[in-house]
Amino acid sequence: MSTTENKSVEITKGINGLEKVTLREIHGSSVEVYLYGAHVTSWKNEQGEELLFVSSKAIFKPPKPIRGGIPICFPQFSNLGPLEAHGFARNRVWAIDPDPPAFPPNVNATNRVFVDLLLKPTEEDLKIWPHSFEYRLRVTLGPAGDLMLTSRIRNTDGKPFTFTFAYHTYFSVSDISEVRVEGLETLDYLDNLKNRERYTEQGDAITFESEIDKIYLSTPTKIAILDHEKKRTFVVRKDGLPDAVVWNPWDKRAKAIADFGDDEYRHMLCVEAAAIEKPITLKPGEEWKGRQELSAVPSSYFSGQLDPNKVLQSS
Ligand code: TA6
Repeated sequence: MSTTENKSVEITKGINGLEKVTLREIHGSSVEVYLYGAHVTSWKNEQGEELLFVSSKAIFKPPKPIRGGIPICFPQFSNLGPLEAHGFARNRVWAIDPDPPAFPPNVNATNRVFVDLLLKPTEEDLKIWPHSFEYRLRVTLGPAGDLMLTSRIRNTDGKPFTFTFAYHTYFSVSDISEVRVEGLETLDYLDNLKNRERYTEQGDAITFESEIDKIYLSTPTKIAILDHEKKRTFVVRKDGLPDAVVWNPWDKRAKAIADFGDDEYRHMLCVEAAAIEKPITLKPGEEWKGRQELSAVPSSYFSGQLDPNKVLQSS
């Protein structure tokens, strides 16, 4: 945790008395993260506008994972293994590290506000997934309001283990029909709606007019989500996470999800930095790092005109 007069970390009780940490940055942006699931449920820009989608029907009550925000999928993505869907990290209560390590020397820590959350398996967890690990999630709010999530997972066991992973980020969008995603054109993907068969995406930016649930493979480190109505572009930068899932349940499936409003599919889009196709294996003592950085910038960024990297550098 880091607290000085101009930036702050505050621990309070959130919905249903669940503990949450609020990070506030001097220019007015903020982030909320629940200890339940180490689940980011809010990310607001300097104008106080919410950038993440959380369902009005979300149930903040263990063991139900929170619908929206940024669920952590670990140690299993979806049903790709014997565990409950998306693994158990999203419905365990994490601990705050009161004395976290400093940022590495090459990172400018000025005006960054952050919290480190820790997860270690309980005896009960070891019965369903018999591998000891230490998971450190650093949630950082940068001076331009960027939201950075850094996961460090260490094998503290005597034998190797393997896992899949995703930051299941629900972005808030004005209207899904006004949104397009750039950076995934021409890539191969596994289609979850077609038994995970492999296809190749066409050459245009991705737009939305029906249910989508695809795992794009070997994706670039930057993906842009353009919201024309809002004139806002989200830029996802990722490291250690080669895949990217794109999900919108659309109308029919939305109705079948109890903690999701019938029409809410219009106002959300999941773009999830992930490691799925090639599961991560850690030997005893080894550590894996997976990082996602989110920025929201005005859509002076249009296709081909501005490199998302330049947007990031100027913000
Ligand atoms: O990431 C996409 C996905 O795996 C979809 O298949 C869809 O089921 C979604 O996640 C939500 O999963 P959840 O377990 O949170 O209902």
